[in-house]
Amino acid sequence: MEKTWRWFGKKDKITLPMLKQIGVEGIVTALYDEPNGAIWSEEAILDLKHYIEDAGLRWSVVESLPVSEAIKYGGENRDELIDNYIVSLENLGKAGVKTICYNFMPVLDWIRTELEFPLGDGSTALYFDKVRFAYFDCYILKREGAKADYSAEMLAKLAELDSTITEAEKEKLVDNIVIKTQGFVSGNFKEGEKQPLELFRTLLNLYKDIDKDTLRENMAYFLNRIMPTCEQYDMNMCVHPDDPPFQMLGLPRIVTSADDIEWIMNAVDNPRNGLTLCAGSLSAGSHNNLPEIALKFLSRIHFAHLRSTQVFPNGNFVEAPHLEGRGELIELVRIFETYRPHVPMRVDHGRAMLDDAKNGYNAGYPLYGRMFAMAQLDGVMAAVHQLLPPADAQNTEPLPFHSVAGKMA
Ligand code: DNO
Repeated sequence: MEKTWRWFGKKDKITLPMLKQIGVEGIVTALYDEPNGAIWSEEAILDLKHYIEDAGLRWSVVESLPVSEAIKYGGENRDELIDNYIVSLENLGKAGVKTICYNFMPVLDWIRTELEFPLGDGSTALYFDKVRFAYFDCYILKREGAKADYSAEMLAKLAELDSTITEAEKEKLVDNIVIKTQGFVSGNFKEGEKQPLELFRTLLNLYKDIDKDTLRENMAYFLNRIMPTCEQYDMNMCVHPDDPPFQMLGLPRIVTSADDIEWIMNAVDNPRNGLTLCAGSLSAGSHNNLPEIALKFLSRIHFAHLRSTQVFPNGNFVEAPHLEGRGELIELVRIFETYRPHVPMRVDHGRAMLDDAKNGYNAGYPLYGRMFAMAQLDGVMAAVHQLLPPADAQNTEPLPFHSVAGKMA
């Protein structure tokens, strides 16, 4: 697999020469200063591309070319926004940047309640606590009708938490859910947002009449409109799964499981309509089996996020070390190295370790933690590679990984 790294542009404290030293081959990035819906000019794209190439690297994947909310909920100006999206795609295509990661999650991108959950060895990881999230929904955001979405048992836990939680903890919850996790990935919320809850309610309101079927129709509409451009420029769209992969905040979620992915792949049955296999997002749902999903959609996976999670019996989850947990990354690497060895992969959501906490990196994107995880996966790739039969034997000899070959059949 191609070893790539999410780099947050020229302002990132982790510089391209640093990445070169640690064995990164390709860069995953975006024009972070452009607001959602704006056209990415050829000039700005080429400027960033040359900057990356001057460091001896290549711009492998765009993550993300954001899909504006109005495209998702089907607002009046959606066609205009899709036209802009198409121009950005054309400009990327002309520059030769051809793998595009995006998501179709309404309002929020990924969600966590704790960003520095101690793992017991001095390192920390991201964590999702169902009770605290429900508390945010019912007691802090006070979403209309929220309580009807939870069981009596859960509501009792919320009442109990309400009697002990401090104001500082409440503020931290808002900061973690709305600002720190969204600020750098979603154009909806910015660092320093003065009234995040007001804005949140306004955005939620846009979806009050949108159910799962409508969101799916809107996604198919968007994909059908952009496919000709993807074909013309030989580009692949890779939808990122919903994170976490279950329903929340009364919003429809449509990329949570193998069935959802199958629906998307069939609705627009074009190889350019593909998937970002985010092992972390999908593994946080105990209904998902990652090797099965990888094998099922192998030819449509154009990008992989390699990270893992551990899910607790109560549904809370923590980001696991990369060789542990439900992500089954070793098996995924075997599958890709065997059948799709050129797919770009990036490690994701590393543990914060050593000096990471002092350096103020974006949540989930520390230097040492990601570097450590990439070295682990690099070792797995090398080992797997060594076990593969020689290239000229691959089509005739039985594959050494019978479980994989068996599942393929
Ligand atoms: C989280 C990321 C996501 C991802 C977007 C893609 O760390 O994997 O924010 O970039 O959902 O659009």
